[in-house]
Formats: sequence, C-alpha cells, structure tokens
Amino acid sequence: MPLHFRILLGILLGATLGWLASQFSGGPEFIRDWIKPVGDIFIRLLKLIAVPLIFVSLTKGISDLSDLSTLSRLGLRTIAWYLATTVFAVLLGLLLVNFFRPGSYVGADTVAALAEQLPTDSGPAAAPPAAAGPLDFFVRLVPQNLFEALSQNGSLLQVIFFTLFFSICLLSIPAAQREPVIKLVDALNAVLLKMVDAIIKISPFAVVALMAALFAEIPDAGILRALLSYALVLVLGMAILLMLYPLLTRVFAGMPVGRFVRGILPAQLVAFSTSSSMATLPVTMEVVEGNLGVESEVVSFVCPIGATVNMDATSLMQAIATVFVCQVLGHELAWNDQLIIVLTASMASIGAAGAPSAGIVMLVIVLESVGFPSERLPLALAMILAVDRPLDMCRTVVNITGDACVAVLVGKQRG
Ligand code: DAS
Repeated sequence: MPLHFRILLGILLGATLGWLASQFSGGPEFIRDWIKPVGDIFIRLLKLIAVPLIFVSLTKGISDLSDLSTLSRLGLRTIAWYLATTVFAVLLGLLLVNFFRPGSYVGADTVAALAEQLPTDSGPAAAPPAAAGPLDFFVRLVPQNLFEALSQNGSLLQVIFFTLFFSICLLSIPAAQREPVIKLVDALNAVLLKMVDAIIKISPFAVVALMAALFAEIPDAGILRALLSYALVLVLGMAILLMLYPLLTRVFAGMPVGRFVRGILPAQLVAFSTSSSMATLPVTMEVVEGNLGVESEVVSFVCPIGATVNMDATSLMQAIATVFVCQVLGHELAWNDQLIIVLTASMASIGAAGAPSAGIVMLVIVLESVGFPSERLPLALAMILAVDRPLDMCRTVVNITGDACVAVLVGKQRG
C-alpha cells in the first residue's frame, strides 16, 4: 500500500482511537502513557536528523557549483532567484495566516484547555534576553561553539551561518584538495536521505499515536474547523504562487503564459502523485528542456539544486503552520518572532529533502526557533500531520513549478 494511503489510514485510526479513549475514564491517561510515546519518539527522530540534514544538503547544494567562478556566473543568479521566491513565499504565508487567523477557529474553551497545560515559563515567544542590544540578533548569529550550535540549545541560524561559511571556503580551496570533502558530503547526503526515508516510513505508526493523543486531549469539532481553515489558507497561498511563476517567466523571459503552463504540466502530475521533488526531477528536467526550451547546461545545473534547496511551497507551509499552531494555543508571536520565521522557514526549506513529508521534518526546527515549548510539539505536529497528506502533494507541485520557473529565468538571462 502506498505511503500516503498508510498515512491516511493512520490518521483515521488514530483519530478514532483518541476519540474512543476520550469517552472512557482513564482512556486519555492510557493514550498518554502507552500510545503517545510512539509519537514522541518520531518527533525526537525528526529533531535528530534535521540539523545534520541542513548542514549536508546545504553544503552539497553549494559545492555542486563546482567552483567560485561558477558560483558567480550561474550560481549567484540562480541562488538570488531561489532566495527571492522563497522569501516571498514566507512573507506571503505570514501575511495570509495573520490576516485570516485560521487558529482562531478553535473555541476559547479548547484554547483554555490547551493553554492551562502549557508550562508557564516557556511560551512560544520566549522573551529575548533583557540586555539584548539592537544588533544582538546578528551577534548571536555567529556560533561561538560549533557543537553547542549543533546541540539542543543551539540555533538553526547559527548552524546555517557555519554551513554557508564552511561551503564558501570549501569552494575557495584548490579542486584537488576539496574533492575528497565533496565525495564525503555526497556520501553523507545519501545516508541522511536514507535516514529521512526510514523516518518517513514509520510515519504512519507515528501518525496513529499523534492523532490518538490529539483527539484524546481535545476531541471537539473546533479543531477540525481550525484545520480546515489552515488547509484553505495554505491552498490560497499555493494558488498565488502558481499564478506568480508564469507571470515571472512572461515578464522577465518573454515566455507566453500558455507555453509555461502547458509545458510544465507533465512534471506537475508526477509531482502530485509522488509527493517528491527528487522523484519528479528527471521529468522536471525533461519538460524544462524539451517543452520550455531551456539549454541543457542550465537545466542540469539549476533543476537538481532547485529540487533540493528551492521549496517555495514548503517554506510557505512552515510560516503558516508555525503561526497557526501558536494561534491555536492562544499565543501571539511578536513581530521579531515573525522575522525569525522568515529566516528559519526560508533556510529550513533549503535544508528539507525533496521527499514526501520532508516539510514536516523541518517544521520542528522552525517551531523551536520561535521558542515553541517542546512539550507541546506532539500536539502541534499532530494537528499539521492530520491534513498534511493532500497538502504535501500540492506543495510538491508548486515546488517543482518554482524550480522550472527559475530555470527559465536563469536560462534566458544567460545571454
Ligand atoms: N514533498 C516535498 C517535496 O518533495 C514538499 C514538502 O514536504 O513540503 O517537495
């Protein structure tokens, strides 16, 4: 049975189990003590893999540029377009989730029930240190201890700062010297993708546990209403992105909108059915070169990097999901927390692998970057996972469309 059907089955089974448990005394406690730990283990595995995955996939993405001159010729333009569309997607997500406030569809009684179980000393928006100066954020960006940055209390941004610093210096040493490092990074990337694959394979079981814990705790219809509104806000954001790409290729590359929309369709269908940008990559490259007329040198450079580091819909989802779960828990995020989301969601989507549910792997990191209490991560993940299957299929379609759009833009501008 395909993974997405197993996950859907897990959602239904978990929700039923949780609801049944909530009807009997001692039921929620049974779920908490004997079922929920499976979900907790799944979340710990996600947190375990996220940081090394970011370091290796980002290093691989940059070191694939072969040397600094390629970085300047094709790479900078490609990275500029990738970053521009990714940051736009995050800002769009924050605009939509703060405007429509899907998390407010949860009844006040549910929010109260959830909030009272929150640890009082660690709300999502943990206050910055009182002595924080105006540039403190940039000072703290530089990790003073790599292993501390990689550890639990380090920050994602410090890991990314080190990775970018490491990768650019890697490109600046002679090719013969850096070859062994690049081979090692390639191998590590392959191993980590296998680990992500293994973690995602156990996700149906984790989904049962997470959904059971969710519905044992708050089996009221309010959460369903909130989840539906969350999904609609995300779909609206993805629709806007899908309208943006043909406009960009029309304005900056003179490509007729119809040619782009029809040309990319075969890859979109594969993306929808596989939920994986990586699995779709061969088809994306074929249609970008064959239907959209981009030179093969540009296609073979821009598309593979795009499939791993350019995931606009995933960064859109992470921005919306992070603010949504904080809304459900009745906690507003200050503007500087939302600024941190722009950075971490953009970078987390770069580190996410182009695999099914990869966006969920990084969501844990974005939530922690705004001080979201670890104890409530299972609840947050359960809510997002409940509706993530069909949304992941849509996200993958948007991700590969964004990759194709940038390939057309970079290819046309090469002249
Ligand atoms: N399924 C991912 C992809 O392949 C998208 C995601 O998980 O957000 O693009």
